[in-house]
Formats: sequence, structure tokens, C-alpha cells
Amino acid sequence: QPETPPPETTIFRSKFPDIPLSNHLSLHDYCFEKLSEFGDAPCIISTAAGKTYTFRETHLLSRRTAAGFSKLGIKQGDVIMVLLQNSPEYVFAFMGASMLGGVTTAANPFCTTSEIYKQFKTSGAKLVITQSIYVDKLRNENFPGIGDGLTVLTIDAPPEGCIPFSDVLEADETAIPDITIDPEDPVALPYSSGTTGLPKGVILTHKSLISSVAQQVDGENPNLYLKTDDVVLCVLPLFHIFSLNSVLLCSLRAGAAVMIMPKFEITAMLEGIQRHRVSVAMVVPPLVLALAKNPVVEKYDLGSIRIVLSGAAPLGKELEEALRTRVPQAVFGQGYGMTEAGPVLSMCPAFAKEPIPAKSGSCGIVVRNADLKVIDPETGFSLDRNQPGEICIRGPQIMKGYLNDPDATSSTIDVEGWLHTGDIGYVDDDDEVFIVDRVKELIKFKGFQVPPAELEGLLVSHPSIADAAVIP
Ligand code: 4UW
Repeated sequence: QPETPPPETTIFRSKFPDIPLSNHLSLHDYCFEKLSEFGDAPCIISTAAGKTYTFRETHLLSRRTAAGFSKLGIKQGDVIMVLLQNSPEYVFAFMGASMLGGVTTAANPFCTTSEIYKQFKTSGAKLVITQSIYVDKLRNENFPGIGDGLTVLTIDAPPEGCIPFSDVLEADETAIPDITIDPEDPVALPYSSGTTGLPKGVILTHKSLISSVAQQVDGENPNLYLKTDDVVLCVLPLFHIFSLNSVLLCSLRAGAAVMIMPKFEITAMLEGIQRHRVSVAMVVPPLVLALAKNPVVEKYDLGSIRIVLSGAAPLGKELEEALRTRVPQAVFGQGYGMTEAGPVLSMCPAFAKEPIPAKSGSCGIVVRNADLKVIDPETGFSLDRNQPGEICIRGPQIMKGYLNDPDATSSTIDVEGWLHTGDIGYVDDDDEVFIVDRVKELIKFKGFQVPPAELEGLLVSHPSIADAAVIP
């Protein structure tokens, strides 16, 4: 529980009451806790493979993956790197690693070899899971040789030296080593540049991710009410925290199915939505643009969609209005997240079981079991309602810290436990959060982070460039 604040601090809380958090469990036990209730319900719908896995099958294949990783020498605390488009194997690898007490660091397969290498090296990854088309990205002079120091699994036909992922799916699920997981153990290691500098490993523990998922979907009146008959669109990449947390983990916990698509392609997505009756669409502004403006959308039935949740970047009002005319039956709203915040800070209250309407342009209300404050970026003093300042968040969901970077950690999380977001926003009279600006060094492109420091580093590596400053 957050400690009592000094009297002058204005703390904003959720309109919904706090709930008990099951954050003493391991993430996989928490996500599969209600297996006996909905074990035979669809869990993963893979459009690419034309295959559906039930919750029981997903659980079993994750267990086999854990046993298979163990046979390959992966132990508690080890890091595995996932370099994949969305696929069922992504889920098996993430959950399987968790079952071993391992940690998943996911990278964007579109990153360059040197970006991937930096993440591989700094995370200390012991194993890479990828697709054959990306294996060449693992062949540069810095990486150990594939099959000779570097273990690479591919989910499709393995190139020379790689192991087929199907091998681990055949392991004996009873052969998972007996381990004890501490809630403070890391389970995910996404990379983020935070408020300044280069990408850093963000340590998310079992406790942080369970807390964040619970803040969204648990309790008698969940802030984000997902039902067992929901089908949730999983087109946003699982290597980004929005999709990992709010799409995948929340759906697993709530018993909703996820329709996994390897990449965004408008026609395939619309066909999938129509065919599988997608009811919850988790999107980013460029996807809202496609849904709102692309003429092909009119040829498809989107009548099954009841919720459209946008986040990861600001969304213009005009675009929101245009989308509303395309899916008039759906409730539209935003969430606000940041990798380091576990990631969700606020969520539209109109998605609750007992909904509260939210205003256009708002990012919803702060999640339950958490404190939010707004501070003057110059003085650090807390501000009242309707006054824009830096948003700070405190609660059991936030990151443990940056990997091997105590300085960056202590400049992001202060001694009172407040995580400073680098976002400028305010809280209005109805407790709704509005983001108006960003003071941190960060460019967002289609919801993805582009750290200016990384581009500056690249520019100054050119012999004719003496210095560089990159701004949005
Ligand atoms: N409006 C304006 C927003 C918004 C925003 C984020 O890449 P990261 O670190 O993380 C994310 C996570 C987003 C997210 C996760 C889970 C979830 O449910 C949800 O709601 C839909 C969203 O984007 O980038 C963090 C930075 O992205 C900006 C903001 O600057 C933040 O610090 N950002 N959401 N709705 N800006």
C-alpha cells in the first residue's frame, strides 16, 4: 500500500473502489487461475495458421515449452529473447518462460541487427526465438555463432544451426523443474528509453504485471470489463507492452479469446473481425485512422465490436468522431500507458461493468489501487485539478527499475515511490486524465518509441558529422 502523503500533495484516485490484488501468485498461475472454469473455451485464434487453441491447450503447450526450454539449459532467472511477429508460439514462449522462473525480453523484428544485438547483450539473453526470415539479423560479428554458443529456435522451418520450436512443444510437460517464484522476481524485460537517453531494460515483476492486469480486469466492477465470450483483436505487436499486457494477459485472466494476427494488413484484419466476431478492438491512432478513413472498411460487418480502446499516442478528436460513425454501436475510449508504469496509468471508465461515461479526448481515470499526482515540472510541487503538470504514478504495478542502471532508476522513481512519466497532463473535475504535452526526450512513431538519443548516436557516428540534436 502506498504510504500516506505529505498534507499538501493532491492525490487522485480511481472512482472505483480498491480491490484485493492476487499479486502474491506467479504470473502464469494468476493468468490460468480459472482454467477449470473456462478450460475448453477458445483462448488463441490464429488467423495465419487457421487454428484455435483452447485455454487448456494453451496452458499445456506453455508447460511443454517450459519443459523444452529447461532441456535446452534455461534456468530460473535466465532471459530468453523473443523476436517474433504475433503468433501462438509467442504466447507459449512467454508463459513457458514464466513457468520456469525465466524472463522474456521481446524485440521488434524490424529493428536493425545492431539494435537487436544491444538488447541481446545488455539483457544477457540465453536463447532467441524467431522466424527464419529474421535469422540473418542474428548473424553479425558480435553475436556468438548460431548453434555454436547461440541457441536459436524458429517457429517455422529452421535454417542451418537453428532448432525447430516444434521440438520444445513435444517436451514432457511433467518435466518442469520444481521452483519457487517470488512475486518480486522479474518476468518481462521490455526496452524503453524512458524520459531520457538510450533504450533500457524495464524490469517488470510477477507482482507488477499481476497488479496491472488486476487493476484493469479484476474485481466486482472491472474497469475494463472483458467477458468469456469476448474476442479481442490482437494485431498490435506483442513485443510492445500495450499488446502484451492489455490484450494478451488481460484476456487470459478474464477468459476472453485473442484473435492473433501476425501484422497489420487492413483487409485481413477486417476479414478476421467479421469472421470471428471480434468484440473488443485494442488499437493505436494509426489503426483508428485506417478504420475511420479507409473506404474498404464499408464492405465489412463490424457490428460485433462493442469496445474500441486506443492508446500509446495522442488521438485527435476529429479522428475519434470519424471512427464513431463507422462503429456507432461501440463504446470508444482511451487508455494511457507507459512501459515503466507497468504499463497502465489510466483507463476509460466507460469500459467498466458498471460504466461511467468519459469525455472525448480523455485518457480515462487512474487505475484502482494506485495514486496519481500532477506536479509543477519546475518546482516539483503538487498541482490541483485542471492545472497541467508532470504526471506521476505510484502503486504495486510500476517497474522495479531499469536493468543495471541505478542512476536512471533513481531519476525516474523518487524516494517516495513516485514514477515520473515525463508526460504533461491534468486531471479534470470528473477525475479524468488529459495528456497535453510531453517533456521527455521521446518521439513516438505509430505508437512505437523513437529515442532521439539513439538517432543522435547514429548521426554522430558519421565521420563528417561533428554533433547532432534530434527533436520531434
Ligand atoms: N495519449 C497520449 C495516450 C497515450 C500516450 C501513451 O511505448 P510506451 O512506453 O508505452 C505505451 C503504452 C501504452 C498502453 C499500454 C496499455 C494500455 O492499456 C494502454 O491503453 C490503451 C496503453 O505507449 O510509451 C509511453 C508514452 O506514450 C505516450 C505517453 O507519452 C507515454 O509516456 N502515450 N498512451 N493515450 N499519449
